[in-house]
Amino acid sequence: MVDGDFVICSGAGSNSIVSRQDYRILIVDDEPANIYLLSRMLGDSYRIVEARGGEEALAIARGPDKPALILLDVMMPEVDGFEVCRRLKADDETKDIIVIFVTAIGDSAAEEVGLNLGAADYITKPISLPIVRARVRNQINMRLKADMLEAMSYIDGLTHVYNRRKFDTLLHKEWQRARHSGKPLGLIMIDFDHFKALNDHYGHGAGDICLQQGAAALGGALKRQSDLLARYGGEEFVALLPETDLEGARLTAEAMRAAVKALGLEHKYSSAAGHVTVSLGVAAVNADGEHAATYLLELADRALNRAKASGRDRAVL
Ligand code: GH3
Ligand code: MG
Ligand code: MG
Ligand code: MG
Repeated sequence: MVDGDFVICSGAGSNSIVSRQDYRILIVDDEPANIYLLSRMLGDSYRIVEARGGEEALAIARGPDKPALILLDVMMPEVDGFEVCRRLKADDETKDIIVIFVTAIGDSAAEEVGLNLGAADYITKPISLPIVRARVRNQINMRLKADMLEAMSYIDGLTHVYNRRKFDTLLHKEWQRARHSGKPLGLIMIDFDHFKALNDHYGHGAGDICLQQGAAALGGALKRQSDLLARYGGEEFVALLPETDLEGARLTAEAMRAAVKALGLEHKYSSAAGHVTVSLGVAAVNADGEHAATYLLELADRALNRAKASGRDRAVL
């Protein structure tokens, strides 16, 4: 990780880091020599994608290679740069892409048109490569900061897994998706055992470290890229498992229980083994129109209560 990088999420199967090198830049020009120059200059710092015309640029912007920024020529046969920008800004999928015009049209009326279309900058040819590089970097730095702030708004500060607010949004989304696909949706509620006693005897700092290591262990036990973990509140976590039935969810819950226990964190006032443990409530349903997403939470919560009542350190359906 280098300065300016930022970890956005852990626990959902993998950690992802935002850094300048992650940003893709699309260079659009009908003149291959222009593309070549810009691409050579920026290729060390960013991932470069190229297009020779407006339609091709729009197709790339809407596809899996969606760029963060487009260096956009104005004069091109068929669809010109202004039209490309107009269409990008009219589409919710592409309106956030930063557009910088790079054009031979130097008059201020054209520059005004370009900026009014929503472009971030307007550079006239012949270009100075170092100045283009600096202008691109300034725009990408602003985007990086905005992306970091957004990530911070949905990540729990202590454990770096999703926070409750983000979880509520994701649960709703996955519930809708499960209704359409007809596939089951699994959910696991996880609660640390005798956590108050851990704080009381080992201190609040030790409790915090336990939550951090515990969250990493819980996240590491998730099986699929689509599985996700959130801190539901206090010492309670929740895992959401798309396309997972009750047996699949039970297996993941069992792996989570074992992973936390394997940390071997001392807790003499908890289980017989003297280690930190968790209790888990497991549920999975086929989403229907009759119930809301919170039904799944209620089922898992009731199962968690049974896990606590029957002796803790276990996963209960
Ligand atoms: P049980 O086995 O029945 O779950 O008992 P418990 O003691 O874990 O449950 P209880 O709800 O009584 O206590 C939860 C404790 O978790 C109380 C609270 O101070 C502590 N806690 C909540 N959030 C944090 C946190 O961020 N850091 C620390 N260190 N403790 C926390
Ligand atoms: Mg041109
Ligand atoms: Mg507890
Ligand atoms: Mg609790």
